[in-house]
Amino acid sequence: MENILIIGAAGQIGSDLTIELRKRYGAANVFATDLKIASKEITKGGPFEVLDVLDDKRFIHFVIRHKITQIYNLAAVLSGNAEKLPLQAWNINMTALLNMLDLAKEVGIHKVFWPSSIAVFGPTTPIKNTPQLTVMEPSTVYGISKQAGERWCEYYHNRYGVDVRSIRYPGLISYKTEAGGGTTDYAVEIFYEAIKSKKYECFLKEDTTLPMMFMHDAIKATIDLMEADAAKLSVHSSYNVGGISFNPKELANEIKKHIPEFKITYKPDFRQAIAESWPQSIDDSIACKDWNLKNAYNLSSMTKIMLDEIAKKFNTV
Ligand code: NAD
Ligand code: AKB
Repeated sequence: MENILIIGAAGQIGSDLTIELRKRYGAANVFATDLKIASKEITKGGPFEVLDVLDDKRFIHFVIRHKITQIYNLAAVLSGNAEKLPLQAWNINMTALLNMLDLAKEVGIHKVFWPSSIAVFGPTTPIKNTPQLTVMEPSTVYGISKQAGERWCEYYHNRYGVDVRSIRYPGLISYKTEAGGGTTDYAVEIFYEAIKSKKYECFLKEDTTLPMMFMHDAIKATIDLMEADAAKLSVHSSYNVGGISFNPKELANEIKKHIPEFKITYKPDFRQAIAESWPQSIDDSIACKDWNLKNAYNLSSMTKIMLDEIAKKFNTV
């Protein structure tokens, strides 16, 4: 039997991942934790505790007390917020990862998951169909922490045999929780504003193409990777995963098919430079080959679900 710990369960990914893991592994076996209190769906749906992953003593105590066998560690400061307090973000992102890797080595955790990001790439990376192995010179503190994190994951795998698995997520789009301080967040905010006020001021330019993924596909990919046969995995840093590529104008046009009066305006801020340093599309053929990555959602199907679900939240249907 697996006992699974999720760190950062109140965040954008954690809110969806916790629910799906509880369906598959049983609510009592999936321990959700975060610095802040999660939604009722998470706190009432199974075990939840406030836990700071930077507090290594409490973290180890928790893992031993609950006989944890797998960890998903989602705690991090994302790209936009990290640029506001670079050294603090670096310390949080690196300590959160290293505490987990070292604990996994010492305690003998079966498997751990840690997310990387398309932010590992930088302005010198080929921007279209970015390969798994390529030039990586990230220009944000978030990207630097993800790149260093990938190196640490591979190091702990090669040197100590820690079974650490990772995905370089593109921008993730979901409706359960609002996004947490990233550069791709416009693609979540736009749906809330479309439902609430039928207008949105975008912090990126209209033609800024980025790789994105609907959360349902991201959660499936994450669990598929964690359940894959270890012998089939050839990447121990982090797998490229592509999703769908679009820009704010294309997304706005898709929303207008459902809300014809929707209006978008553009006021680029500091996140424009971050977005321009990231790839526009990703080559994820190695993930397809190693663990059969498959996406089910495109721009049109994702837009429809996002609008329907957010409208339900605000009781506008
Ligand atoms: P989020 O900000 O929504 O959630 C992170 C959660 O971690 C928050 O609930 C926060 O309270 C918690 N947290 C922060 N510090 C903590 C600590 N010290 N101890 C315990 N919990 C702590 O972020 P997210 O979007 O869910 O992203 C999760 C992970 O996935 C991050 O590593 C992020 O870099 C990565 N990622 C996310 C995206 C995306 O588009 N959402 C894309 C690429 C990579
Ligand atoms: C961000 O924009 O910071 C995240 C990411 C792509 O890592 N969504």
